[in-house]
This record gives sequence, C-alpha cells and structure tokens, in this order.
Amino acid sequence: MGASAAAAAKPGALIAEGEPMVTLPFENGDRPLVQYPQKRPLIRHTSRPPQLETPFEVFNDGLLTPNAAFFVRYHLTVSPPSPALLEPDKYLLEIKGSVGKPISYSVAALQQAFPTTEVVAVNQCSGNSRGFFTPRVPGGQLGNGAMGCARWRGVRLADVLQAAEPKAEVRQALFNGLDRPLLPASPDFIKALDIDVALAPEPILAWEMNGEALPWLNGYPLRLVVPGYYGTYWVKHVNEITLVDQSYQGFYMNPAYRIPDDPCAHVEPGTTPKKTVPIQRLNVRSFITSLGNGTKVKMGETIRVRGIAFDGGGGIEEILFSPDPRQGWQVGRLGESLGKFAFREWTVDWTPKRTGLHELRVKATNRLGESQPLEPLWNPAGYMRNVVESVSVLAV
Ligand SMILES: Nc1nc2c(c(=O)[nH]1)N[C@H]1C(S)=C(S)[C@@H](COP(=O)(O)O)O[C@H]1N2
Ligand SMILES: [Mo]
Repeated sequence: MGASAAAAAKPGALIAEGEPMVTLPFENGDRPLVQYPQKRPLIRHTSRPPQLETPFEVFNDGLLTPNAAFFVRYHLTVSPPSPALLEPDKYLLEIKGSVGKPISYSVAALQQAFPTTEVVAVNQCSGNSRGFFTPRVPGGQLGNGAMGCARWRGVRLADVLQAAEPKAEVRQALFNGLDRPLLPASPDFIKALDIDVALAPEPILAWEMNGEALPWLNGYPLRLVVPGYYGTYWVKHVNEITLVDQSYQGFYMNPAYRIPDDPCAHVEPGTTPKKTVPIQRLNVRSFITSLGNGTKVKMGETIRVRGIAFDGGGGIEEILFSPDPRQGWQVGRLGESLGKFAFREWTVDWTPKRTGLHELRVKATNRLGESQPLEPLWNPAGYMRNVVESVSVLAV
C-alpha cells in the first residue's frame, strides 16, 4: 500500500492528498489543519507569518491548554525568529532608556537575580472570534480558538524594571522582541504599557509554560505575560525593554490595536469611532465546551453540560444557563478556581423536556458586575467579541 493509499484509509483524514481541512462556522470558513514544530495540527489562517488557531474541542479537555495545542499569532514576515538567535548563550534581555542603570540579563541571570513566581492566565487575541462579526471586518477571520490558558512561570517584570532604577519622568515601558520586519520601512512590533501597569505585581517575564520551556512559536526563551490584558501585549522573544517619558505612538499602539473610547468598545456597525484608546483588559466571556452544534441528545435524559468562563481579572462570580429563550436562565455551578486570570469551569445538569432543536445559551457575570451582551457589540477592527454564545443541539 502506497503512502497516499494509507492516508486515504485513515479515518479522520478528510482528503487523501494534501492537507486535511476544517470548516469554521461562517462564510469562507474552510482552513487547513497544519502541523508545526512542537505543535499538534492547528487551524492555519496564514503561513507567513504563522497564524494558527486551536481547534475548539481542546477547550473541553481541561482548564490548561496544552502547549502543543496553544494558538500562535505573529505580525511580521520574518517570524518566528530563527532558533539560532534564541540560543541561551546568544540571548540577552536589555533594559534601557530613562533608567539610572541600564542592564542586560540572560535567562539564567534573571533566574539567579530575582525570585520566581507563577500565574495561571488566559492569553486571548483581541480579534478572537472576529470571523463571526456582521457586517464583516478586515483582519484574520478567526473562530473562537485564538485563546488559551496556561500556567506561566518567570520573574516579576516590576522587580526587573526596579533593578534598572527607572527615572522619575518615566511614563511607559516599551517591549520589543527578536522578530523583525522584512523591510526597514515596515513598523516593528513594539508594544507599550503605562508604567503603573508595568510596575504592578501581575506582569511577569516568563520562560516556562505549563511546566515546560516556552514552545518556539509561543516566545522561547522569554515572553511578557500580562495577566488580564489582551495577548497583543504579551510580547514574545522579548529582548528589549525601553523606558520612555512619553506616550509611544508606534504603529502597533496607534492606529493598530485601538478600540472606540466607550465603555463597551462599540460603535454602530459600519461607522468609525470619533475617539479611540489602546485596547486593554479582557471582557467577560463564557462558552459551552461539552456540546457542539448539531449534537444529538435524548429527550428526558439528564446530561451534564460543561464549559469555561473567564474575564480580565475581576473573577467570575455567576454562570447562567438557558436551554431555551422562552425558559429563562438557571444558575450553573462553578468549578475549582485556578486564580482570577484563569479559565473557570462551570457545569449544569439539563434534561431536554421535548424533542427537536434546543438553543443552549450561557452567560457569565464577574465580581465587578460586568456581563455579556445578548447582541454582539460591533467595532471596525472586530475586537473584544463577547456576545452570549449559543449551541444548537437536537433532542430525539
Ligand atoms: N514578538 C512578538 N510577540 C507577539 C506578537 C508578535 O507578532 N511578535 N503578537 C502578539 C499578539 S497580537 C498575540 S494575540 C499574542 C499571541 O500569543 P501566542 O502566539 O503565544 O499565542 O502574542 C503577542 N506577542
Ligand atoms: Mo492578537
């Protein structure tokens, strides 16, 4: 039997030659499933640079997303940086700018110099779920898998910045990684955090993810982790931190990664916001993970429905589940907490009372009283989608 005949015989291989495909549930949703180094097959949106999405079923397997299944997002053509640049004897993190004591560290030197700390936190792309927006918006047409939750281990960013003795006039910390634009005229991927955010206890410079070295595609050997903030700030392969006395206006802070200056980050579909601000914290989201669209369930038989919820660090307080728009909401049970920045499991027992289609919905509220809208809140970049999600199942 030839190799292609063997592939054709394998269940799950959708096409014998070439790449298997998946279909995300929106127009033009066909994508190949592709295997990259250290990864299981992931949904590929672009190859140069790599943009890979986690198949949604993974989120039902546990609260920590395995490194091999974790999504990947890059902006610059020459990324990820070549492994040769990332070798322990080559790699240095430099802290410079408005500091009394410019200083560089290898990863080993960071580990020696500062106490180690860890946090379980969700990394979610600002454009996660963008493909579901109508009217459609430009940018990667992502399903719901541009997010993941991991245990990150490293040193506090604040400790490292303090060691460089920031000057009184410092307003922001800028972060740059080893990936570079192909043409000098293209903007580099540089992100800025206000200095009070950078000096807060939460952000860490992490070398470990779920007990292992960071995968190459997720920032080896060191990345910034900003619990509660969108993934855009979690700079990978970070090798330069520059403290500045201004508000940085580089491309990836302005005009990119900005939201309408409005509490809901929302404008009328098709319109342009008058004023924008940099995107910041994750809003509240929740998903059903144990059932997919079209799953068959038995009328009269109780099943346990489960899923995940998360927010930007307020902490999830309540889960409501509805089996039918006419039946209202019932309160779900929250599972173990891995900390206020982590995925939180929820479950609910549900007995279908009639045959036919049921539109199951889930809605979370955090401790700050923030919840999820019943209608999607549109903005021109397709960021921060957090509409109440639904799954249609068939009771027979
Ligand atoms: N060096 C570097 N870091 C980066 C980016 C990038 O393009 N280059 N993209 C950011 C964006 S927008 C996201 S959503 C996260 C994704 O993290 P991941 O690829 O580990 O999932 O990385 C961030 N860090
Ligand atoms: Mo992102």
